[in-house]
Amino acid sequence: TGFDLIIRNGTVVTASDTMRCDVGIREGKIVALADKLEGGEREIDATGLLVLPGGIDSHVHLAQPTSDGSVMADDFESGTRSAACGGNTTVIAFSLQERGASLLDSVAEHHQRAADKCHIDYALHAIITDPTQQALEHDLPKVVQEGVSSIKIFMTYEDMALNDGEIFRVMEAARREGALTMVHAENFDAIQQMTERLEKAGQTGPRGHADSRPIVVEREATHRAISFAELVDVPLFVVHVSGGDVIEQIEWAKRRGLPIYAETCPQYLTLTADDLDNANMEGSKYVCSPPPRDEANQKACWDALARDVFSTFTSDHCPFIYESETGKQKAGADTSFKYVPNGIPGVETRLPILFSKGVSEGRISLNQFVALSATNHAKVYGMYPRKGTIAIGSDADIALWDPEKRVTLSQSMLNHNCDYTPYEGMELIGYPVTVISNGEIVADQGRPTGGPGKGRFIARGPSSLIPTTR
Ligand code: DUC
Ligand code: ZN
Ligand code: ZN
Ligand code: ZN
Repeated sequence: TGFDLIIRNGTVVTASDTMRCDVGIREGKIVALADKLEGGEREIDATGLLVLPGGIDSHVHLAQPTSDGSVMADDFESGTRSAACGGNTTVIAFSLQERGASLLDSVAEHHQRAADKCHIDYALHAIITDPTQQALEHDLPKVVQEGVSSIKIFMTYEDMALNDGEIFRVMEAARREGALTMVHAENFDAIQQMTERLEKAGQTGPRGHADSRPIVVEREATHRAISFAELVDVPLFVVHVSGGDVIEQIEWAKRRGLPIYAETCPQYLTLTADDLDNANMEGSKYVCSPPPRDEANQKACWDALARDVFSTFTSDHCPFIYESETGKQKAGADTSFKYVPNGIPGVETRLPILFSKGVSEGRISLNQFVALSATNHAKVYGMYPRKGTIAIGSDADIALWDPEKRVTLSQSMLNHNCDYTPYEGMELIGYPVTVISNGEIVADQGRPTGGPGKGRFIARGPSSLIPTTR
C-alpha cells in the first residue's frame, strides 16, 4: 500500500454526492476514498476546499485550419495550458476535414498537431465537411475505431455547410458506425440573404453579425436537424444553443421521447448582442456564432441549465487575436462583419463563470455544476468512468476549488495566447486553485506547473446516448 499523493480534509463532490473524505492516488489513478488515509509520499491539505472532478471541456477549437486566412490563437500547447489553469483536465478538440480532403488524413494531421504538446489529456471530434462515400464508408469506421467516436456537422458557412441530403447521409453513417452526431444548427441561406440586406443598408459594423443571424435561423435549423435525426433514428447533440426559441425545440423533441441533447456556453449567459458594438471594431471581440442574444435569452439558458435540459456546458473556445492581421481585424478595421472570424476565447474562464454565477449565486447546485462541467461530458462522449468523476479506478484528474476566492477576470491573469478576454472586469466568487492531471499537479494558483507533453490522447468509446441494442 502507500500512496503517491493524498488529498486530505477536502469536500469531495461528484454529480450525485457531497462527502468529507480523503482521496488516495497511486500511479495516476484514484485508489482510495476514505477517512484518515495514511502513507502518502506527498499530501495536499484541502481544508476548506472543494475536491471536484477535473473539468472536461468537450467543445474547443485548437490549431484548427481555416479557409479565410485567419489563424487560431491557441494551439494544443497554449490551449491545454489555459484549460488546465481554468480547472480542466481533459479537452475534446475538433479535427477538421476540409472539402476535398480525406477524413482519415485530417484526423491523422490533428493527432500530429496535438502529440507531445498537451498539458492535460485530450480527445478529438471529427468535423465532416465532405461526406463522400470514401469518407463515410471507408474512413469513418476507422476513425471511430481509433477512438474518435463523435462527428460534428455544420448547417452554415460557405466552406462547411452540408445540404439536407448530406446531413441525412452523415446521420445514417453515424448510426451504422455507432458515432454520435453533433450539429451546428444555423440556416446558411437565410444568413446570406440577411447579410446582403444589411450590407445594402450600410450596416456592416460588428453588430451586423448578430443582426444577420437572429435566433430564428438557429431555431429553424435546429428543428430541421431534429427532424432528420428522427427520420434516421439516431441520437443528436445540438451544440452552442443560444436562447429560448432553440431550447423550446430541444424540449419539444425530448417530450416526444426523441434522443436529442444539447449544450450551452458562457457567452450565452453573460454577453448580449449589444456587446457587438456597431460603431467600433472592438465589437468584433464578441463575434461568435451563434451570436450572444439578450437578457431574456440569457435567463432562458440559465433556467434550462437549472432544469437539466442541457447535458453539458462548454466553452466553444475559438480564439482569434484582436490586434492581428490574421485575427479579428484580418480584413482591416472597417471591413464588413462578414469578414470577421467567428469565435471567442473562453477555455480558462468557462468553469469560474459557471461556478460563480451558477453555484455561488444559487442558480444551480454544486452537484449540477459537476455534472455540467465534467461528468456528463465523459458519459456523452464515451470516457466514463475513466474520466469525469471521483471514484476508485478513475484517472486522478481533480480540481481543488476555493469556493470563496474572489477574482476579477482580466486578460493579464489568463494563460491563453489570445490578446483579450470578452469577460474583462467580471467579478467572480470561487476559483480553481490546484489542478491535478493523472496524479500530477499541472496548475497552481492560476499558473501552469506541469509542462507540455504529458497529456495523452484519450481513445473514446461509444457515447452513453447511443442505444446498445436496436
Ligand atoms: N462554431 C463553433 O462551434 N465554434 C466557433 C465558430 C462556429 O461557428
Ligand atoms: Zn484503406
Ligand atoms: Zn459551431
Ligand atoms: Zn465551436
